[in-house]
Amino acid sequence: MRRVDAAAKLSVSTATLIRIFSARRCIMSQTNKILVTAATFNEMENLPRLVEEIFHYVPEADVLVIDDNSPDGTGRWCDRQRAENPKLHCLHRPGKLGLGTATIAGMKYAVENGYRYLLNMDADFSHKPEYLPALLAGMDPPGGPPIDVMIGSRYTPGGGVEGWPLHRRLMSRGVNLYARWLLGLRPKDCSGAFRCYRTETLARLDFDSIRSRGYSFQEEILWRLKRLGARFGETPIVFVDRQLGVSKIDSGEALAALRIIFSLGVQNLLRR
Ligand SMILES: Nc1nc2c(ncn2[C@@H]2O[C@H](COP(=O)(O)OP(=O)(O)OP(=O)(O)O)[C@@H](O)[C@H]2O)c(=O)[nH]1
Ligand SMILES: [Mg+2]
Repeated sequence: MRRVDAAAKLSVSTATLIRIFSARRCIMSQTNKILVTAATFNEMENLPRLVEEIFHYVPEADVLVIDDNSPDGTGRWCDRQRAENPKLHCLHRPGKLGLGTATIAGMKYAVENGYRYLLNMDADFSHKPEYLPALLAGMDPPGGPPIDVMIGSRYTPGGGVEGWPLHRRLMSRGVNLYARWLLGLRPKDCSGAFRCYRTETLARLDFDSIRSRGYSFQEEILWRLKRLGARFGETPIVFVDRQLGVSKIDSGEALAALRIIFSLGVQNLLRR
């Protein structure tokens, strides 16, 4: 009898050990989960190759496409592909609701689904997937404090822009100076979307307070994260003007972005 008890005890403790080990393995794989997000509107010419390249450079990642009912069928392509690849996820929104809100949708998805890192990029190959490993590596520098947002930076030594006419270069530089000065931001490139975020830091944001629907989102989120004490890093990227498809930025959206940055600047000055 005593021998049976001992055997039962042994098997219970073995089962418990197995459970503990598998739970730990699960937690470890959870905490290292990586999500790459790309918002799309009419990116059918770019998305298939982009998804392939993302999985090539970060095979351990999941990919989330946030599509705004693209008339060219980008969202339908994502659904078809998803049937063959469970690491690809598709979020569909009813119409073109803006890049800012699409990025927020991706951030909420990352927080809700327990990803540790969120890598965000444009879907038009201006952000080359080959830089993804450097962005990830920058998050936990050896011997240094962890980083909350790693920025793929055009304006840090080694970075640059290819294919933009002079007026576009000047505009981008001007917007960066304007935002850095008004919002007190330190990074050299505050307007690019190519970034890696630590999801637990994003989880501290009040997403409902974000005012930008469109392009000023990139500056606004840095400003809000800075107010939470977030640490920023930059790694150089060479941004390449899109080769396929058309730009979605228009002068109305660009002006709205300048207005929002200005009013956030006033709020910053008043420390509200
Ligand atoms: N879901 C969604 N994606 C968008 C929206 N507007 C732009 N995008 C996507 O956001 C990314 C950046 O948009 P672009 O049109 O390339 O804008 P940009 O990079 O600022 O401008 P360009 O230099 O002209 O390329 C691309 O992947 C677009 O498909 C939108 O309203 N909704
Ligand atoms: Mg672009």
